[in-house]
Amino acid sequence: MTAKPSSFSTPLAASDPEIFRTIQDETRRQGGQLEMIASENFVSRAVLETVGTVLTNKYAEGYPGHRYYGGCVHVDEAENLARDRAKKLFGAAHVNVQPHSGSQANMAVYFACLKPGDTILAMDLAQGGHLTHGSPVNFSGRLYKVVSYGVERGSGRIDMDQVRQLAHAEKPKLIMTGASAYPRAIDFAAFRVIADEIGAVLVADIAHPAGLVAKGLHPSPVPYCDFVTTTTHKTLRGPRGGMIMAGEQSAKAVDSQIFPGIQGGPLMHVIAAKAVAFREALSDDFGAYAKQIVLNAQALAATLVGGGLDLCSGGTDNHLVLIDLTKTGISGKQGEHALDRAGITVNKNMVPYDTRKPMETSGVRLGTPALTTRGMKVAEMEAIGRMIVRVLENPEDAKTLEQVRGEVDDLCKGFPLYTERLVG
Ligand code: DSN
Repeated sequence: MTAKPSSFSTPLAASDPEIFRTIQDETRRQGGQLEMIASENFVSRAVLETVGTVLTNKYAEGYPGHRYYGGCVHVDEAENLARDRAKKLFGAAHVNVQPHSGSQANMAVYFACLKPGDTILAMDLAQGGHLTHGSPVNFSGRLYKVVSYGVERGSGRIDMDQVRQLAHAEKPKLIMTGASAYPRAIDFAAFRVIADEIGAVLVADIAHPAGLVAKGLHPSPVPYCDFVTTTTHKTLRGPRGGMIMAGEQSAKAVDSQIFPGIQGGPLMHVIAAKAVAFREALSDDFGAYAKQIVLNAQALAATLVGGGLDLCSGGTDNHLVLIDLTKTGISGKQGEHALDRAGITVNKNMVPYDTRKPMETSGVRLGTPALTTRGMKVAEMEAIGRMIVRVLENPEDAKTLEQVRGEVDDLCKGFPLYTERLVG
């Protein structure tokens, strides 16, 4: 395959034109469409720069001051900065910034608290939970006995009566809170009361709302939970990775489960980039950003409802909305495909009590973190909401999709993304 000549040269362009071109194409794709996958975001140039540094060369098994390799003085500084900033951001006593992902953060917490065969109580993936909260196809569902809670049919809110009833009936050793497709705030204090009634460990996975939690726009689980896990790349807008927060008394258990328990060498370039992102998140600017994410999601939700669409739970408290397409007759897969053709990137998603399979689904999940990073506000959300309604009303109509694609192009031009060189 021959790469097109590029307008500038870089070491990568010279040595691997195919990958260079792929990165250029992906940069254009990200800027040329409306990114509405609720778990995605656009990191700062400073975070990108840090990920692409010589820190990737360093092995540093262990923790700052206690490494299994020499030459760790500078990566120790980076990891200490990441840990201290994260503690300040969330008010956590202990933080482990080494998990490569949210899944590994959850795995380490389970391994610190449970033996295979123990019972966990967590939100059903099909009702908004996450794979690592006990799905039978995931390690969590294979290693542990899983009891799942969900949302009430009418309100679409977590059914706390069901949580209490299951907790007392099944006596799980660990209760997991948190979700990947739940548009409402989670009441961690109420979960704590139930966990205490049965003596269970309480864990919150805040991968989705972490950036909102950091700025007080979603309740914090830190005062109520024994462990808090998160990813760093969603609303928190850092590099791809995970993190665990815990009380001092659990520090050793968590740290030893990450290394040597389930991981070897930490990704020091990513940990340094987490530090950069946490510094950004500590700023007042990030507070304004987080507030705008929520305002934007609410404006989007109101426009979609005004356009006749059903939303799970009727609206949103956070960064995401979940459209229930059941009454439209189209599937989530068809909705995702039509929106994609129109330049709006979303993901099909199960809705609670869905009758379709996971590869079809009856829902579409949308989020505002990435578009808010681009600088879009309520007026743009209302315009985008109206575009989404038109597309979902006419998913097979090429003319409608083409018209919306043109409007998306115009909107994107007004909110440029990564216009500077990203490689070289
Ligand atoms: N894949 C993430 C999401 O989209 O929510 C969760 O791991």
